[in-house]
Amino acid sequence: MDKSQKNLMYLFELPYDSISLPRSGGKIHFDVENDVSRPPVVATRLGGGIPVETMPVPDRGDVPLQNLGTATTVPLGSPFSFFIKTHRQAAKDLCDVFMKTKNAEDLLQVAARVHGHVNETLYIYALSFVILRKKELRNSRLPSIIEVFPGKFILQEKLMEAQLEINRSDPNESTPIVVEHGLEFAGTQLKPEHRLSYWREDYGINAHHWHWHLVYPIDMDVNRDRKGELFYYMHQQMIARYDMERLCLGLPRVQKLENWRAPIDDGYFSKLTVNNSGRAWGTRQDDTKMQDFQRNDFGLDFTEVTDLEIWRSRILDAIHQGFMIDSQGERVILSDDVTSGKRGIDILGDVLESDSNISVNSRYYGDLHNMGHVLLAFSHDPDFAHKEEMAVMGDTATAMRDPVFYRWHKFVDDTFQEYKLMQKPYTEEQLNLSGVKIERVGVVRNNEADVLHTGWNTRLFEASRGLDFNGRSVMVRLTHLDHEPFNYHLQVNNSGKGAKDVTVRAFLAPKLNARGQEMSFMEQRILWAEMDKFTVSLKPGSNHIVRSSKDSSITNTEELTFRDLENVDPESPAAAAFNFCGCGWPQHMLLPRGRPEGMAFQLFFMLTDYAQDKVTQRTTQGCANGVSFCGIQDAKYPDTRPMGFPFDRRPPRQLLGRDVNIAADYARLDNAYIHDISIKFLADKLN
Ligand code: CUO
Repeated sequence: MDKSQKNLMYLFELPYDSISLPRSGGKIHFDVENDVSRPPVVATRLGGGIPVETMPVPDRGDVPLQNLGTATTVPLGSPFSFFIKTHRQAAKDLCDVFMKTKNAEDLLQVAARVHGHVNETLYIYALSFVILRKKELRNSRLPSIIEVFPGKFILQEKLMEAQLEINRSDPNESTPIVVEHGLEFAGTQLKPEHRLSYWREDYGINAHHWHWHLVYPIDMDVNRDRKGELFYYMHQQMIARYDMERLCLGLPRVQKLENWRAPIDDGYFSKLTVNNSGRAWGTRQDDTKMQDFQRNDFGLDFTEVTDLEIWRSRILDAIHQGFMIDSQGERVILSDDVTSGKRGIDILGDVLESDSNISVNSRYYGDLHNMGHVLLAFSHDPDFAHKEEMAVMGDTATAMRDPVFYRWHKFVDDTFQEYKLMQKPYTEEQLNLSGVKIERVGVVRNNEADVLHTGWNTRLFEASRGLDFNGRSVMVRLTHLDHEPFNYHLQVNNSGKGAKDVTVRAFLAPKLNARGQEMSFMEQRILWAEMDKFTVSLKPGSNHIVRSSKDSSITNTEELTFRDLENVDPESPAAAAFNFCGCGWPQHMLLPRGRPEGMAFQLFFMLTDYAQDKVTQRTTQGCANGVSFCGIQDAKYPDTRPMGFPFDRRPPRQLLGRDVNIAADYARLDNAYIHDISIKFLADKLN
């Protein structure tokens, strides 16, 4: 990573303010030639005893704003939605301009000139998109979206608290202001749904969701390997985790949003502002109905609830018929048992999400999932009568805060499950791996076996990187769920004569349902959350495998703050090898919260033959954190089996000559194992 790559990160600071405003606490200054928007405060903010690095941005004739296509049509200071087709086009147009730049320095100059002329979220999106995809920027890293857009993560009242303290304090005071953002979140405990606020409003899961959609975008000419299938799987797993958390709190599993004509019980008031000018996100009252979308402020065709219903019924028809009809009128068979081409689930994912460039027939099957987000995001002002902004369902960085997100995605997932249940159950041969036997498993935390601990923890972010507080540093201390790290231990016997490479698949699910009963295979099937997936080489005889929870295949390294990035020497080998992509479920949310008295969970392990699972890659480069949810950069998804295997299908009627009724029946196979553990929620702060 060279200096210019590192300097790109300063374009992520203060997205709502002039590019000429000093960054990094006054240490960095973009000197934009002929910048009409240069604010008068710049001169007074520069210097102040610290050396200032000036980045000259020449007035270049090659970036006239008229060449930005539709990118300038999204108003500044308003929400931007990737679920809205015209906004996706705007993003595509801006990304195309940025993609044409020659190198980091060139991108820095072009992007610095565009800054302030396009919508802020669109700008950050396009910059992130390009940095993730341009080969020469391979080692650049993105600062955490929480610091770029604190307003999307932290309630307005908290940000105002900091501003008021600054207003009251001595203007020469320079110590940072620290604001606490605790567990009260956006609602009271009166409504059962608010008991989950700490989960839905967690910074990490929302940052993950933003990042995931950045890595797997739609309508952007990005056709990554198994994109449609991963859309299904990653969201299915988020619902599984949400359901687990609900069961921990004694709440029933989430209900799908099925009847789009009926009022939606739970409203949502995010208390977030779009920027620090005080423009608020839209809200939804309890018992609001989904409404026909009739706004004229997005250049989007009007879309009725009826349109969604028609698309749904066409998609369900296709699922039950076993084929779709493409735009030429030809049949496209939907099946997961394919030896070449796309799996049915992948085709269906592209249709349902949908990506209009990849969908087999987007005119016929429509834009169901995206428009669901849109209709829900505007149900409070569907015809713009009140000139209200979009609600949080419209932005990938905020949508997971709203309870209706899970209800909508439960519907989406149910549609996928409808398809998955049409697939033939795996045969004994597909599930089995002869010669390999799991003899014992366990989890160990601090020398204690099979009892895991969760509790609260805190993390500091610098809000003043994204929002200007008159040049003063403002930190927010966010409280979040966390757990004590642990190790999995597996005792495995390989009865073969040679070494055997196997894939270890680990899942977690609650043992009991909301009624306190043990679950049937089918009731528990889509509650299993992937915990890890990794490859080991088994030597002949006995093998003891130890794996740290920190190495999980679904999680990301922690969010990188501006300060983390500033402290990395760009020339060091460590910086080059650094895994920058930043996608993945947050490590601190790997475990569900459990209960104070301990809650029964089951771990399920299955070993499969790596020789069959393996994918031949042309490249071994590219970041691969959170690989099960995010894939590998510029490479194929590294597991040939359908995502979610073996729980993605109904079970065979019998296994080893006996009926299959519960998940433990799979553990009859030597290569599988089921193990009870307890998760204890400690109300204290973890160390
Ligand atoms: Cu991620 Cu609907 O796809 O929010």
